[in-house]
Amino acid sequence: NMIDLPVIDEQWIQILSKICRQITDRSKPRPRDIENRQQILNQLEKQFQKDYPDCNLYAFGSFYNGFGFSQSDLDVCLVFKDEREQNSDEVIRIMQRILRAMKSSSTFDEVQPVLQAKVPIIRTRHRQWNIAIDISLHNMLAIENTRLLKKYTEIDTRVSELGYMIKYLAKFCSIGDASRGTLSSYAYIIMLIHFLQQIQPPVLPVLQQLNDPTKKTSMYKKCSKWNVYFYEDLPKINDIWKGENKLLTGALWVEFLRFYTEQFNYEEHIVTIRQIEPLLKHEKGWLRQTIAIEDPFELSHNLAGGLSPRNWIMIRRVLIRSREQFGVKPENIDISNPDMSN
Ligand code: 3AT
Ligand code: MG
Repeated sequence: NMIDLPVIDEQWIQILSKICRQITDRSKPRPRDIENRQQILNQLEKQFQKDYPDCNLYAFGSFYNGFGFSQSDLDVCLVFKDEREQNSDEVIRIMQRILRAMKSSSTFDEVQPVLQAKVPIIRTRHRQWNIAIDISLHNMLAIENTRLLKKYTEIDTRVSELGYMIKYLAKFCSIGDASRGTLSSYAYIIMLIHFLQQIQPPVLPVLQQLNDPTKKTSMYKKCSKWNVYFYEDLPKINDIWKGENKLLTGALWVEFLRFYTEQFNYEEHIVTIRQIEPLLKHEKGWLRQTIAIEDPFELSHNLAGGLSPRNWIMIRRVLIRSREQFGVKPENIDISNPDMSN
């Protein structure tokens, strides 16, 4: 079912690669953004420790996973040394206490609980720097999936550049907001990693299936009933894993769009990054007509579970359109001076 493509102009691929680089450089948080977020983190931790001396605060999400935008929100998670917060009555009590404390603080604005989300959160905004903040409790799997994504970005610089491209496209075309029935940033990044594992030759290994053959360490690490093991010894990854795919970022971007418009079998397959073998929809009973995306650790969780068929059609349209637009050199572009402003 593959469509015959016009041969892609080499010069166009080079321009496209430059565009990927520029989008990344323009989107990336500046040192100032990082400092501000670090300061907020310290402020919050100090505040919470007044009520709960034995708590720690962790940041996760795109501030740490290698795909952050300068305007991205700050995702933080409160962790207690003991296990008491597992109990849902206790969670509500803790949340209410935090809410009260935050509301009386002049540093934070628009404090509100969001309880219908998958994980209950407190949403707020730093008044001075206008940074949105999501506070969750004991969200250990999110801390682990953030580390996993970060590790993939450390293997190859093309990974984060492509991540910025897809997040940029999703924001630009309003198809990147799970709370409005499309897909989350996180889901798009999982789609990207799946593609980079499946392309021939692959750009990325499957870290959850990788192990050091000389050490044979356990490939099991438990986190609230799920296995969160992945291979993370980066210097060794570079020994064990020889990435043989040398395509320019621009070419990979076109291949990514091609993969999700012409090659991926939506009817039968699930997007997964924990195994190289195909994962079948009927195995898991995920039989909806839309794309299915498996969380790498919480295997019962379909990241596209909240995607309506209507929005899925919209996302497909964006991908098809992008595939057409990026796949061939535009007629009226000045090759000597690519200008991204339009
Ligand atoms: P933005 O730059 O903020 O758009 P992000 O990666 O921070 O990108 P979110 O703020 O939506 O994305 O989510 C924060 C983190 O929460 C990302 C991931 O570690 C975790 N997360 C988000 N959605 C899910 C999900 N559906 N299942 C499991 N973990 C999730
Ligand atoms: Mg975020």
